[in-house]
Amino acid sequence: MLKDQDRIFTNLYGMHDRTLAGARARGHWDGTAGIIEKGRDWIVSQMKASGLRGRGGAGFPTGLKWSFMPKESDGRPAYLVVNADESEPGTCKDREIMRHDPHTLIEGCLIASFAMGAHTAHIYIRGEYIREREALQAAIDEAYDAGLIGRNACGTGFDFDLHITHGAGAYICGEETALLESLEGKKGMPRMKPPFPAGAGLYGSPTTVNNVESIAVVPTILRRGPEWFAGFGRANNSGTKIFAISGHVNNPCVVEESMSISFEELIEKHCGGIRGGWDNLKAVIPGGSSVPVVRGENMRDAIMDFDYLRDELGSGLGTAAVIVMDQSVDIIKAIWRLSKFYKHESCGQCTPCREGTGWMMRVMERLVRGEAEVEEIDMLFDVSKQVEGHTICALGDAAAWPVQGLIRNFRDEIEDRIKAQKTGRMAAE
Ligand code: L3W
Ligand code: SF4
Repeated sequence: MLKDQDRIFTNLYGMHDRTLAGARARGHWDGTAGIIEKGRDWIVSQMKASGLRGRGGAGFPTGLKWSFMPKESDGRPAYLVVNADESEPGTCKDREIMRHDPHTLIEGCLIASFAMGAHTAHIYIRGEYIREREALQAAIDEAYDAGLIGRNACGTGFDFDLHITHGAGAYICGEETALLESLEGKKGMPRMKPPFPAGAGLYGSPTTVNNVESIAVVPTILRRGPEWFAGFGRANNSGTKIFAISGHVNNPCVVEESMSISFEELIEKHCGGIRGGWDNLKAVIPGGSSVPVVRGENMRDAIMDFDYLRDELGSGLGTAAVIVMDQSVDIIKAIWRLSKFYKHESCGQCTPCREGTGWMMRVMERLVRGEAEVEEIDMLFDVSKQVEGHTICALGDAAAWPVQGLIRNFRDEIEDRIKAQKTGRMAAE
């Protein structure tokens, strides 16, 4: 269980002043120059030792990602790009950071950029986040005025500029290479990888794309030490983590907790339990809409981290957006709604995704009404397997996994509905 003194985001609920003075009072921007003076290699090695895994959904080790950036410049500038296009259904954790604790992110941008030899960073924020953009811009202006960023940032001799760009409402622009295309002023369409952004990213230059939370935790990790951060959670799943819990809990909330907390403790401690009690729990999507849904009875003892949710439950931590559904939910309809979302958001440049998302959505539509044959359930699963892993970006997988999770975990409900529909039809004839 996380103690208050171990929280990184001490202003998550906007209880305090979010200005520079308030941030400083909470310990931000303390000793930043000293951290930078320890050098690039020291910072990257500390980040590796902390075990921080990317908080945007994929969980890729952050220190390792930073180490892919070239040590020596070949004439191309290097960039840090912060992915603040938070669009995964259920996810609203980065919003809280930018709204209430913007200086944690700005300080993280400076340190991370220094560690990767980048003199410029861009924060790409989703278009709908207007208040967050304003809060962030106000904090950036304060940081410039105070000499914390800009020329000779924090008096270190390192020049650093930070820009905000806002998106226009396309989910796909949260995919890192589509985001880079959009930043370059083009239509947000994912690029083939490799090359990864570290080799050729923004304007063809070495670029690292990191999630807001991944960058915002950096200064505290370096101030308190990687051992402190690695002391939370299980091996390979370390740190504190922001969970966004929505749906049928008594008190939906966004909360920072220790990684690997049990689902039951998370819900009891912060959300006042499940609406109607634990017996009323039907299903949980533990990591944002892209990860497979899990049956409620399998979630109670679940450990909320990357490895447990993937290895034991066939799901994932994703963005840690925990969507809780009680017995009142039509689970087939809920997953159909996600299929509709992915069909709408597919950029259409690769066939399995462009055609497959529409195909899956249409079959799901019939399953909601029970107007299908039982054999079609396996066919839908097979089609989802043709989409998964056969596309340019992860949106194809993200469209396939919820459908697969539904079939794996709630097949009985799909079959019952088909049979009930058939029986009703026969009785009417
Ligand atoms: C250099 C290599 N870099 C991997 C880098 C790569 C990227 C990161 C993770 O999708 C997931 C997706 C969504 N050399 C590298 C390398 N990298 N190998 O590591 O890469 P990857 O491919 O595992 O994932 P991804 O394409 O970044 C992200 C899932 O997150 N998701 C959330 C989506 C929405 C949000 C949001 O709204 N905030 O994040 C939820 O599950 O489905 O699976 O940087 O370049 N050899
Ligand atoms: Fe576009 Fe879908 Fe292909 Fe991704 S998988 S590039 S969203 S068509």
